[in-house]
Amino acid sequence: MLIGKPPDIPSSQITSRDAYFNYLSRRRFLKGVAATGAAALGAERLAELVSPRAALAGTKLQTVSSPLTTTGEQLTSFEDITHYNNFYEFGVDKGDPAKNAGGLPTRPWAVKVDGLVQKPLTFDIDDLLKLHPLENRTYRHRCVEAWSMVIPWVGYSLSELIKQCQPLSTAKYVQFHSYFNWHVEKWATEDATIMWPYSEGLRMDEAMNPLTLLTFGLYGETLPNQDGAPVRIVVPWKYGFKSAKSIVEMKFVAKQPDTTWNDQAPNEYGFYSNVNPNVDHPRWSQKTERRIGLPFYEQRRTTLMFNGYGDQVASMYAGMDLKKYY
Ligand SMILES: Nc1nc2c(c(=O)[nH]1)N[C@H]1C(S)=C(S)[C@@H](COP(=O)(O)O)O[C@H]1N2
Ligand SMILES: [Mo]
Repeated sequence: MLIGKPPDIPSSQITSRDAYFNYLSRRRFLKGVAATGAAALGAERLAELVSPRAALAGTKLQTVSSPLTTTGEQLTSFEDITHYNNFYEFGVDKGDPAKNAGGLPTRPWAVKVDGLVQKPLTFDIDDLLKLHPLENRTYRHRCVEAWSMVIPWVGYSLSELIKQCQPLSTAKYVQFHSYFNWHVEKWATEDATIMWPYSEGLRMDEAMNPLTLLTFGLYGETLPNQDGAPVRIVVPWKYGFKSAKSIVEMKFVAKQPDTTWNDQAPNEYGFYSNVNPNVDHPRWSQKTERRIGLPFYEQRRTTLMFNGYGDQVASMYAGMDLKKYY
C-alpha cells in the first residue's frame, strides 16, 4: 500500500531541507564576505545573507497530517524540487524558473471561479489559505519527460473549493488558467509554439477526487515562485503538465477545454495523460523514470500505473481505452 497513515513526514526526512539551508547559509555568507567584506554590508543585506529562509520568501504554514499522504518514499531534496523545474513562462531550461521567477507578483493575488456555477466567486489568496485546514500531502511527481520526484506538498483537496461554488449539473469539466504577463514572463517566447496563458483542465470527477490538491506550499512553507506560487494544482496520478502553476482562474465548462500541451502536440500529450507505463510517448519510453537527486546508478525505476495511485483513481476510467488516453 503506497498511501498510508500519518505521521506523514518523519523528522528524519526533513533533514535534507535543513541541511540545504545550512549549506546555503554558509555558502552565501562566505561568498558575501569574500566579495565585499562583512563590515561593508548594510544591515538588511547582512540579514539576508545570514537568514536565507527569509530571502527565499518561504513563510511557514500551519499544517495538519493527512491519511492521503504517500509513505515509504525518500523525499526529493528542497534544492532539487526548487532548482529542477518546468515553468516555461520563465524559460525552457530546468534551472531557468529558479533564476527568473523572482518577479512573479504573488500579493495581492486573486483566484476567480466562474463559468457554469451557482455562485461565481473571486477569492483573495489569503482567504483561500483559510478555507480549509492545510494538509501535508507527500506525492510522487512524474513528468511526461520520464523523470520523477517525491514532493511534500501543502494544501487541501480542490473539492473543498469546488463545493463552495456549487457547479451546475451542466458543468462537466474544469479549466485552469495560469497567471500570464509578458512583462513579468518575457522568457515565454523561448518556446514560440505555446499558446499563453498556460491552461489545463480536468473532468469534473477528476477535479473532485480527494487526491487532487489545491496546493499552497511544500516542505511546510509557502510555495517558492518557481514551483507555482502562490497557488497551483497538483494531480499526482497524471503527468506533471496537468498540474497548472500560479493559477488565477478556474472555469466550469460543458465541453472538454483546450489545454496548452494538448493544443501544442495532440499526438504527444493527451487530455487525460494518466501516468501509464504501457503507453509510450511517440519519442520515448514511459516504462521507466529517472528519480531526481539519487546517485546515478540508483535513479532508474519502474513507472507505476497511475503513478501508484490506482486504488484511488482507476475506477474513474472504467470502460475507457487506456491505450488511447495517454
Ligand atoms: N503555468 C505552468 N504550469 C506548469 C508548467 C508550465 O510550464 N507552466 N509546467 C508543468 C510541468 S511539465 C511540470 S512537470 C510541473 C513541474 O512542477 P515543479 O517544477 O514544481 O516540479 O509543472 C507543470 N505546470
Ligand atoms: Mo512535466
